[in-house]
Amino acid sequence: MTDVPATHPRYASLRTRDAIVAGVEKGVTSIHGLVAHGRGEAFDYLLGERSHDFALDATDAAAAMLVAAERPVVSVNGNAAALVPGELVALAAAVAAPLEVNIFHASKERERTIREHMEAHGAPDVLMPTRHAVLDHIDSNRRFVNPDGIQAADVVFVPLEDGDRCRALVRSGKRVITVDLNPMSRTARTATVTIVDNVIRALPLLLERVGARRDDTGAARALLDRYDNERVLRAAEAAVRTGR
Ligand code: PTJ
Repeated sequence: MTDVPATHPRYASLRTRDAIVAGVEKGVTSIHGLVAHGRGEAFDYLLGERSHDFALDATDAAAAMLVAAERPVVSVNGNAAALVPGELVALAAAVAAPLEVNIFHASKERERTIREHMEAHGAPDVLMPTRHAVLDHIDSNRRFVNPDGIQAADVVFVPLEDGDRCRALVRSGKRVITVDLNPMSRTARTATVTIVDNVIRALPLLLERVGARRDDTGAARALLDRYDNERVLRAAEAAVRTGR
């Protein structure tokens, strides 16, 4: 781990880099995950590395969608597992959703390592992709899912996603919540709810909102009726372009 003094102006960003590098070293994160992280960092820099109002609105809608869901699932890839493992475990427990490993860069060994990593962070059970449940409308490794998890889900939480699977999930009739710092990505534009924020900041905020919404699914549904993801994306893109 890099010896970064807490007073360093880029302390939080550098510690997050360390977490991704540690993920690669442990075999949790794909080497490609470093590149994806760098892209995210660039957008975060343009967004001032803070959670904007459009992110908070989307986070509230995501919480509402998760508490109102019949069969929610929390999907885990190598970057999310490295950056927010404990928060993903807490989120899954808070909305009674299984965690399911689903990765783009195919590797049986990495799938197992991610499962063990999540278990080490307190996950009681982690669903794995199978060969007998296959998502339609997609050809990558992400098509292999679990029959008791993503295949049967009505709402799937997919932080740091690739656009193809997001589209396939939506075309399969599922509602998709994503966290993506790039409001122009295919994932951001295809998801039902897009939280344009760093997953590091978004997960604690989402957990807090789930706690606040848990006891009132009627209010959660009413909020979802009013929610407009297009408006959120327009505001996020404007923030990236203008720096405000
Ligand atoms: O573990 P795997 O094999 O499933 O691979 C995971 C990655 C993320 C490497 C894979 O899904 C991938 O290649 O994703 P993309 O297509 O590069 O997209 C990642 C998106 O996440 C980009 O739009 C980035 O801007 C965004 N992103 C990166 N880091 C963060 C982020 N969004 C939120 N928080 C971050 N920390």
